Amino acid sequence: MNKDFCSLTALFAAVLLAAAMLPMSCNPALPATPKDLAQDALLPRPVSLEATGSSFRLTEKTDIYVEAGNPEIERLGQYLAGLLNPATGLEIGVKTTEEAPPSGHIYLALNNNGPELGPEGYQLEITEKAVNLTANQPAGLFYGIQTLRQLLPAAIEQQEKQEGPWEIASGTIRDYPTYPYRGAMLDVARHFFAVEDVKRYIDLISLYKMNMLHLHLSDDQGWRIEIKSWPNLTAKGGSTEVGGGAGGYFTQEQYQDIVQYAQDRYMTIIPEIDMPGHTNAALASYAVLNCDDKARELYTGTEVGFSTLCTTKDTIYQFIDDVIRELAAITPGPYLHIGGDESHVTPMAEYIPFINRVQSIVAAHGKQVIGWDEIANATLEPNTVVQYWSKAENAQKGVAQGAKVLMSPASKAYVDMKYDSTTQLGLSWAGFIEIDTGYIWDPATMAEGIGKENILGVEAPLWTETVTNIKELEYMTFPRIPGIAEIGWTPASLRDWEEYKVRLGKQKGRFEALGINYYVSPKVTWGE
Ligand code: TNX
Repeated sequence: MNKDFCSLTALFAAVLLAAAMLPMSCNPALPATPKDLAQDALLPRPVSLEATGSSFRLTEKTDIYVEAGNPEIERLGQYLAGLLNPATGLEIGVKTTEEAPPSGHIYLALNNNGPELGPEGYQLEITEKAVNLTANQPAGLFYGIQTLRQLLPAAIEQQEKQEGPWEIASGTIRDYPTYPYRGAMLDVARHFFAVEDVKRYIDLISLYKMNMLHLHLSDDQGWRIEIKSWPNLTAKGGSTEVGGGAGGYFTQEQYQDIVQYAQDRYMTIIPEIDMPGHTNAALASYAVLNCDDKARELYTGTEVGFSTLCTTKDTIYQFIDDVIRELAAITPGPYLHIGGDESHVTPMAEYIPFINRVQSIVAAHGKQVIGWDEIANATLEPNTVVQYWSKAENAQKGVAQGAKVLMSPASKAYVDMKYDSTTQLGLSWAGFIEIDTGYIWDPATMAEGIGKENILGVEAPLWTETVTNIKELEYMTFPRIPGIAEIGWTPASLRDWEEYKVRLGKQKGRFEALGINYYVSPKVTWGE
């Protein structure tokens, strides 16, 4: 029995019968029409939501209308059609229009929607007749599309045609992020990950409105980005990984392909070249980078803190200038990450002038520095960002110099930590991080003297000493990544673990439809 007939019959019955005698549903086999937008388990939780008690339905007649004359919005329309068509089988098309479209359709447009929405916010208005998504900037439309996607049944994520109906509860959502930087880090140095794996990770994290992916491209065990002026970095330094596997590296073309893929999803790639420590792969590739002019052996273990570039040699700065110049040229985003962590064998008296000099090299190539919190021991440039991972004292030194802080406290945000003592993968030096531990914290109250105004955002690093492939990556990052994404997006006043554990549990069907190998945490109230 079809739904329209069903509601007509109900209407008729309502006229004839007392309301109490009405059957609850015409056909119990069909899922109930969603009518309460407030019941939807959006993640991250939106800033404001008003439910209006009816619903919109995608049908054979539905199209996506986009504002005429803007190719970027048209591309977003195509992206949305690509998300809806495989599972619905509805062949939803993309049409351009000069004005608001006729009823029955989805409409994407830029609109001056109020300054509080900022560059990433959006307004999603759903009525029985239409879905109107508007934003100040295209990025906002992209995030609004992620919300729309989550309002549809989880089966929308399937790649083959599924049973409908495809209905969305009505109401209005106005939503925008708390922090401008909401990111993940992937260590492709300890174990290498192929372009396809990185793209899948980009897709998975962008569903939760993350907008930054930091790639840790070099470490003791591997150098993973082609540098044309120093080819041995990858020819030799990229030839292995932890455990002695074949390793690998990105050619500059492959890296640019990742950058473009991310950009199409409003995500910025932040490349990291870790220095002066964590450099054994470079030291093995070129003898000249060592103080004793002897190339080191390649390293496939998991110790840290034993390597350093020879910071007192001029050649080192020529080397860094070449690397930064080539990397800056293929990185449209504003940041280059210079590492700077755990340089245990670089004397502090050499470390400080080194960081100072590298900051000016990065600035000369038009980029802004991010470094791990140890760099705050140097003299920071006004726009340098300090990534807090270990010592509040370092981050505070950064703030005292006017730097912004990126929050990645290891005991909360490190997704390479085990969930509990039984987790097979991962490390535990910063503690076990169950889903509650990873969610119940606020960047603005983590460290004394570091408030919201000092914070650029949050990032969840995945170090890969023990993580060897995409399935293992998924297991460590899901479901912790959505929690970090929400900490970055949703105001602290709207976050509550008891509510979150239920809402996260409702992502189950979506995780499964997307084929994510997630950790079934006992802390989460798993639903459909
Ligand atoms: C510390 S976090 C490191 C990494 C390791 C990680 C393992 C940081 C800046 N340095 O080199 O991979 O611990 O959890």
